Amino acid sequence: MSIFFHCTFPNQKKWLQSVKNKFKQHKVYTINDKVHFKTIKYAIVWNLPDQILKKLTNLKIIFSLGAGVDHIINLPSYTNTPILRIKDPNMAERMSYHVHSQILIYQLKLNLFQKAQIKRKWLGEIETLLNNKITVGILGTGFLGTAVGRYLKKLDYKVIGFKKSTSKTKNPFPIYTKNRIENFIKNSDIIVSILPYTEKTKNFINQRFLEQMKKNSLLINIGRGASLNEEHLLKHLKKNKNFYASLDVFKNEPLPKSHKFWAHPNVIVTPHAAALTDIDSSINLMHERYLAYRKTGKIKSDVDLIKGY
Ligand code: OXD
Repeated sequence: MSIFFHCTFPNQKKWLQSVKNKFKQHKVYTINDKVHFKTIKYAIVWNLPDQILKKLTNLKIIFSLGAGVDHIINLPSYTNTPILRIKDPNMAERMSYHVHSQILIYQLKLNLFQKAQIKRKWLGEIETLLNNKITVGILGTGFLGTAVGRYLKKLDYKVIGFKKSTSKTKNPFPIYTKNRIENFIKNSDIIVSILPYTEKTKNFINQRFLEQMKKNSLLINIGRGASLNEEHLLKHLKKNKNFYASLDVFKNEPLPKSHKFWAHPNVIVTPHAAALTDIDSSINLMHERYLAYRKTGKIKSDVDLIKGY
């Protein structure tokens, strides 16, 4: 059985070695090998070029090396091969730490102290809110969004969530659906967006959305850059001096050097690093799902192609 591996992470060699170690009985090919594409049944990928996918005509499963799958389903040659994404508790835990760190910078006004330090200015104590006085709205309550919300709830934050469609799964915090987006926005002191990239989420956070947020507020985007209208956010920040944004994902990544976000005093930029894909746990999870498939011959894709994620 043959596997095709491709990823653009800086530590791609380490990934490749771990895949080879775990899938010992298999031949693992990369773009640098002479590959008989027709013999390949499994692909483990992040940012696979479309011209390669086009040649992989006998794939049974595509494993996404990330939580998102837009890097696969947006490829012109992708049709309907089942996709298994990473649903890794370690990734969810790291993402929760990231979100909490950004909330604390805002909540404890650490950014004001940092700015004052540059000017050697002693600000003294500043009044801050306790966790139970802050409502955090989670926009997009899939695997990661739910995990982040649950984590914050344990820390005594009030947590609410928004998702487009109703579902039977029980949520650990109140969920607003469909036409209750305005209530969701208005009731949130801080919004954490973990939206996937689909036709429907494109520029979902736009001028109208931002204007409904509280004036002194924080927007954290750890989902996809395309869900935020970046120009609208810049305009909003200009008008609202106490509005902050913490952005981990962008329309164009790496964020171009000339982008205004880099030097904006109310914006924190992190380089799509909110939740590291953990090599060992991710590969173990993939391997377990692969073994289950080999045993039963059945596979249920993690992606609903109608919803687009
Ligand atoms: C992603 C990831 O899908 O980092 O963005 O896993």
